[in-house]
Amino acid sequence: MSAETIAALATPVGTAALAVVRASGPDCARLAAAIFGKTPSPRIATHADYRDAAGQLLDDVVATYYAGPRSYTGEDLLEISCHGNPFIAQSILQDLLNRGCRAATAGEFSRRAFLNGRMDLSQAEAVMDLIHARSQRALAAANQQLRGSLGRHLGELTEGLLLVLARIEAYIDFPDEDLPAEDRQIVLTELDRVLRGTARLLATHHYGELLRDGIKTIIIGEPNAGKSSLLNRLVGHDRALVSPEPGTTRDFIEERLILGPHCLRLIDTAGLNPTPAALEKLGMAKTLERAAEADLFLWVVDATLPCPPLPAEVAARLTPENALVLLNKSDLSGTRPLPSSALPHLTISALTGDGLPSLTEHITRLADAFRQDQGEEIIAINARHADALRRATECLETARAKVSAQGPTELLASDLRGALDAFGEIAGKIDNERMLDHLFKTFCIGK
Ligand SMILES: Nc1nc2c(ncn2[C@@H]2O[C@H](COP(=O)(O)OP(=O)(O)OP(=O)(O)O)[C@@H](O)[C@H]2O)c(=O)[nH]1
Ligand SMILES: [Mg+2]
Repeated sequence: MSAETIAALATPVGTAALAVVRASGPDCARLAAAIFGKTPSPRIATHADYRDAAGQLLDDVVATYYAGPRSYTGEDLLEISCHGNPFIAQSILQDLLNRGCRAATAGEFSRRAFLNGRMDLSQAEAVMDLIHARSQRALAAANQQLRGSLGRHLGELTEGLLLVLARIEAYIDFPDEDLPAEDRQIVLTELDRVLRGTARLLATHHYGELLRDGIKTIIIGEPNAGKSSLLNRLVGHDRALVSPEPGTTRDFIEERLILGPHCLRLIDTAGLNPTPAALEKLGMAKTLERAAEADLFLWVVDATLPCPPLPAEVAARLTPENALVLLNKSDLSGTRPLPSSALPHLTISALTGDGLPSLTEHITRLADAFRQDQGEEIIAINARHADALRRATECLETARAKVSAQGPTELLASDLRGALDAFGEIAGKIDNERMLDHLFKTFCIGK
């Protein structure tokens, strides 16, 4: 338990209906008694006057006192909802500091929650994911992680490894004895099971990135096909210049957009002209750069004209899993069907909006397929988790090779412990202050 009581604004600075100031630590009960005359009953929102240490009335507020350990941080905690005037909120915070609190650093409330065993590290990270979730899917993944879904999966893998360790432990004490063939087989089977489970979790990293950063969706196609018109249609306002002249878009334009349950980073690009002029070439080079790292491709084709081929390096990236061909300008007569292509296609009009609902459905389906199937659960690990899982995999593979080669049992144990440590890091069974500093620094103040 910390000796210091910390305080911070829990809501952003700005004018709003409400603002929340909170404090956590051993002084909360005493502070509440000093400010309000008596400590409010735990977990009961209490309407009261807030007077500062000089007796000045600052605001009428709703104070909620949580007695530790039943609080977010696991300590005594005081939450004060005041009117959402930044001056009032600041004055209340300043008063708490004057009364002996220390200003909280970024993520310090969550850090205390973690240190006091209220949540594991993956859950603390989920709190941040929840705050930053930009789409329904991101929200669902964050909520599940907050409820311990990742922790449970890791718990199962850890248990599997502990069983293996227990099985070989007896032989470690007697270096001359070899693991009997039967036990060796059981150990191999169990290691394979843990390796498969680890690989399944690792495979969710890409989807995790898509959820956290947005799905990089690039609009490509020949000049004048209607790419910018489509971007404008999807974002709902005239973001990009549109003109009947080919070569209008020179630089790429990026807009975030919620489409169905997903968040997209939609990128409009310069048209891909098979015979470009000098300036066009520069724009195309940027399109190619963007295409190399895109997750999803919307290939816009003017359906009234013959369809020119894409540059080979772009075409090579397109698969039925990540690309849609959009036959645009369906409102005009004389449109032609797509020459045979393995890519799914649909007919739209960026001008009238025809086919747009179907486009949303298709994009949702493709984006959902990026998710590695976990049944009902959405697991979407972050870069820190992926790093730990990769290290666990290395240890497990080394262990596996040693068992197969009938190596000495005691050498095996250190690899298994390495894998266990790596699993443990994800939930936060670590005593690495620097790593915790680094992690919680990315949180906001007051969380
Ligand atoms: N009739 C019709 N015209 C369209 C449609 N979509 C785009 N256009 C027209 O086609 C022309 C080119 O549209 P843009 O959206 O600028 O095309 P672009 O692909 O961004 O072109 P560049 O930036 O030059 O590569 C404009 O005159 C648009 O109004 C459509 O669905 N139907
Ligand atoms: Mg354009």
